[in-house]
Amino acid sequence: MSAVTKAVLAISGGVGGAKLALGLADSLPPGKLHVLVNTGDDFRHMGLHISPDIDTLLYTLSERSNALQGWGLADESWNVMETLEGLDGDTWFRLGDRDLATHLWRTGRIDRGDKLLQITGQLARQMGIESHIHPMCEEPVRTTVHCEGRDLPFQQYFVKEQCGPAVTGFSFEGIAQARPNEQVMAGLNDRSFSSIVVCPSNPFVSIDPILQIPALWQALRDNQAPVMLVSPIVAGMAIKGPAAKMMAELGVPVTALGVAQHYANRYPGLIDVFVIDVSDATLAPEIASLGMEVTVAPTLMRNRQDKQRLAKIVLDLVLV
Ligand code: FO1
Repeated sequence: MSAVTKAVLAISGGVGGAKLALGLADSLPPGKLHVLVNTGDDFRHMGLHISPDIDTLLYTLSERSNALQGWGLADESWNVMETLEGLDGDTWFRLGDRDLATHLWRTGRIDRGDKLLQITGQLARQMGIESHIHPMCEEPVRTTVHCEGRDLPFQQYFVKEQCGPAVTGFSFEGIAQARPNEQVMAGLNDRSFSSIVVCPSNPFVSIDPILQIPALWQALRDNQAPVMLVSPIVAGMAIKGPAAKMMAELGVPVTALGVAQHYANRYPGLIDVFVIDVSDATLAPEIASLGMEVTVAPTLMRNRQDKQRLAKIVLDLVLV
């Protein structure tokens, strides 16, 4: 890995992406990882600004995350939620006591007019994170999940209704006004990145909101750095979350080929290399016919070593 001296840009949603980001952070020199993170899941809840994917990255990279739960902090206590339950309060979205400190502090800063990128940078530094975590934009972009007969704000679909309703599509309110993170754009303009890694996050609700910020995916495509995508679908199943269920409901094949078709149709020419799991090796020729190079590798990340191994495979692709 010593040959990689430039920075690497990862593009990520929450849990699945954060796993690979941790492997990348472990495998790169300190400060060389930049992560561009989805904020389409953000919302105001009980007066607080919540940025779930940013916090998943912060907590994962600082080794504070609750890996079993998939969100929030390890060793959390729930006194506020339990007290709210007693008051018949709003508890469908569960905020742990220590996690609440992040939301209270961030909301205060936002309400004073500070930028999300500065706030996130300060949180990362305070947590001892050397990687750079970049919110995808400053403007509010809110994912709406279109379901049969109704439209649901993302967290209502995801948490309150447990991803139950069948989806028919997605929209990202405010995206037309959004401008991509200025630090990431400066890095692209300066050719600072040796590679761009699209993490194994949900293509529809984690990566699409980022790539659909005006002019962003074209800037990524036209950059000199190769763009590598790691499949979020392995052997017909999602690494985490509702991606497989969504694909089935949208009529997209629930395979790595379906993922490749999604990227090839929406973002022609963006993906240079698609990393698929060994269990999906037979799909390689058809994926290659879409104009992507295919690398077959073990992509499941069950432990820290798996994350580091996959990160090294992805990083080494740039050197060949
Ligand atoms: N996910 C849940 O399934 N239930 C929750 O109560 C919940 C609370 C929560 C609080 C803070 C936070 O940052 C994330 C939280 N999440 C919860 C996860 C979050 O809804 C999803 O992981 C993402 O939005 C999808 O990437």
